[in-house]
Amino acid sequence: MTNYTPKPEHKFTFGLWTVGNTGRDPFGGPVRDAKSPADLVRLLGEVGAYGVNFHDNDLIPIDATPTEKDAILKEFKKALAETGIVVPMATTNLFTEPIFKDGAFTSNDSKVRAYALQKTMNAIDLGVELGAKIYVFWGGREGTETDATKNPITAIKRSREAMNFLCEYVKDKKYDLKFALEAKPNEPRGDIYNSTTGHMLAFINTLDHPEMVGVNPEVAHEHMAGLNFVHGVAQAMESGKLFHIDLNDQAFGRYDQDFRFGAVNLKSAFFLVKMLEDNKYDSSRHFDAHAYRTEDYEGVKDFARGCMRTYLILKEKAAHWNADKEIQSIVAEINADDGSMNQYFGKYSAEKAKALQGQVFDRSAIAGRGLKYEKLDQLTVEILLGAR
Ligand code: GLT
Ligand code: MN
Ligand code: MN
Repeated sequence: MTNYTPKPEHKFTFGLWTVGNTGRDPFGGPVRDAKSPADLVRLLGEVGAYGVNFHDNDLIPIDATPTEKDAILKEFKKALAETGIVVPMATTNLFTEPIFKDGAFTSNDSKVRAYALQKTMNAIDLGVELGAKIYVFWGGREGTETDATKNPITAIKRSREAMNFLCEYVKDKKYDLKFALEAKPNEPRGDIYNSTTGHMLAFINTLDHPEMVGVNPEVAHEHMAGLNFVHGVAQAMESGKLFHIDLNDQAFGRYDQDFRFGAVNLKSAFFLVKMLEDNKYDSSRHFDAHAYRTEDYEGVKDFARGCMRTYLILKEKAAHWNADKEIQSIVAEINADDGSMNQYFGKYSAEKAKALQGQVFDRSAIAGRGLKYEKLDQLTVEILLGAR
């Protein structure tokens, strides 16, 4: 049995807003006292995390004076140095303040759009000062309750204009920073623009500097949209755009739950970890989740340790799956190829097309072959249940 101790090479990170979540929800106030950013870093050090991420205002309150800002930064940097925790990612809060009630970059009000750009540039400066190499954009308020209010085509153009402007800002400042766009279908808005990772991937290709921009898919957000998260992440990985990932869990058809990684859909979490590990994903494994509202700070530590431990257990299970002879023989069998069709694949030519049109297929013989997927899936379940 492996030792499931988190190590820096696993790149396990948490946002200040995750372990710092005080349990407030739309129906009730906080159940835990707020901790300072420095104390949250110490908590992360205690549980063995690698990094901490933050929104500008998780670290520096929006109305802080320059003196207050300096004092907070000093304390925070001290805690980072004490614990060895690093800052791989930062982001902007473009959703809490009333000014963002109808969006930030997509607002109809040019003053709101300009303020959002200003706030983001300042937050980028702060993130870079603390070492961030990835900058996340989650546009929680970029949407509508009714499409009478905003032109959805204009909204796309405004989002593009903002991204292009901010890419140029990063280049101008010569920062070593990439952007990762995070989709969500709804909540807090009735509908949010660019609602899935797939939408984001298409949008990125329309930017002036697509090479600077990738995605930050979140398990819960794709599940809220009823989608297969593994497939969405596969698309991002295959196109070289998986810059960051938000790991958590979520029951389908529910509000945004942000549960501990693996708390609900273990099989899908397993195939996700397996894909990330098999393909040597090398960026942060960020747990964007929070502890149940029932917990005190000991429970928050249990939650954080649980996220990392489940990841490492699933990683071990993935290695087990890859080494299982029976599983591998089924995998080999279902992928077996006698090469007889090779002549038809690859680059198109008129001759190939003509030859393929003349090929005779025995449809019932081909369809008659059982694929053993029941067996393969059951073996997978048995590995997950520890029965193999
Ligand atoms: C917010 C949201 C998350 C985003 C964070 C980044 S903030 O908690 O629910 O999914 O990743 O802005
Ligand atoms: Mn979420
Ligand atoms: Mn997230």
